[in-house]
Amino acid sequence: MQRDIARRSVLVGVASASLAGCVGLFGDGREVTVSHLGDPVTETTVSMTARGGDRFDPTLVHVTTGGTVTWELVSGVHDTVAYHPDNDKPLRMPDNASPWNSGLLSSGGEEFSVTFDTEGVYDYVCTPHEHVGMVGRVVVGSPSPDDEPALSQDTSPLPREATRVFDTLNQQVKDALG
Ligand SMILES: [Cu+2]
Repeated sequence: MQRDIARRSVLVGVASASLAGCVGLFGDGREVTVSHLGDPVTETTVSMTARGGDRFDPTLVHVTTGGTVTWELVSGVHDTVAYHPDNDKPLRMPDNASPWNSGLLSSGGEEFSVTFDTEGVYDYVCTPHEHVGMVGRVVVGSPSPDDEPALSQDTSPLPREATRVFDTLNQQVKDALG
């Protein structure tokens, strides 16, 4: 009996930490990773990498309103582009905020930063690798999940692998913000 209780408390600990780390898998086995969700930070870095499959790592980060995200090229050739009509993409970010487009980064260590002054959920993509699910999300502040295009827009027009990532992230974000 004592052992059962101890074991249960360990499981609870694991559950409450589940908003960090791997939350799902891409179609080819690459991880969908979440960092800081529910515990936003003022600045954080997302790696753009080709090792083990083209991807952003972490897939999702959570920053405070006014916080900064820096994308750093680790390997491969990538960009970070907000889902917004200005970038020829569907709107998956607050419509009153400015979209970003890094252009292609090709030198290791190259960086691109965005400071987020508007609360909300921002989805973005690496345009050459959208078809393999190289997409990501930035949560800014504590937005109401009901008002966010990223959470309410139909994902089905996107490539299948991108849809799988966002559907996984939607569940995590709704749980964290709900
Ligand atoms: Cu890429």
